[in-house]
Amino acid sequence: MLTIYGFNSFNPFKVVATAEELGLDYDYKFVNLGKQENTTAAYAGKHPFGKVPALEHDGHCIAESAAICRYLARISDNKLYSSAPAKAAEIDSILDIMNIHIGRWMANYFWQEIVCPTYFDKAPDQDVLAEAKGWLDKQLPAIEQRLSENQFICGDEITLADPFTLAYFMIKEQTSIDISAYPGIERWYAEMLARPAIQKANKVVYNAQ
Ligand SMILES: N[C@@H](CCC(=O)N[C@@H](CS)C(=O)NCC(=O)O)C(=O)O
Repeated sequence: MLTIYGFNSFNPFKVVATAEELGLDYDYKFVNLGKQENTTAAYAGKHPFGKVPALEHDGHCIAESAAICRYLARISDNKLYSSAPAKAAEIDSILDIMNIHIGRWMANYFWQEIVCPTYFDKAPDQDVLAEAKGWLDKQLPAIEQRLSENQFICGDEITLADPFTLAYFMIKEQTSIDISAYPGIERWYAEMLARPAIQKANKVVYNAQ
């Protein structure tokens, strides 16, 4: 059995949405970060830094959302991924672009506009938000170009890149991230949200408590 450890946030959503798109059976264990359950003895060993998501399968634990998503695809005959090196690299590069670049700026919005006021009674830092917006203005056109030419981010078929990227774009529902200048992204976003697997993942991750 696969066990996914998560919280109501975008990193666990990537993994649950991928598992749902792959049609995998899994157990979802809610780790309440608000109550610091990720620092308890029960969670020790699941993730080297006590973060979520983590995956437990066949007696081993895997950390990092991109690694977990690739693992889920590999145990599913490379569905949503590829055994062809060039295609796999294209998908990998989107996962890295989201983790290291675009997602980093979107996560700043989440941190400043949601986490700071909710958990630290702190107002959003406008300089941090302005820097994030500046980088998103430079980087989002690369995703827009793909989605104005293709139904999905890496072509005509859904891949790991789609649920992974969607997790970050969903931050816009809670923050001032604005994608109205990008019609290709908006079209893809609406289509992704309508997918039954994504709706199920949404319930699993964001309704858990
Ligand atoms: N790079 C990691 C990020 C994981 C991460 O930062 N998770 C957050 C929740 S979305 C977390 O566990 N925060 C609690 C903490 O850092 O103590 C991944 O992609 O899995």
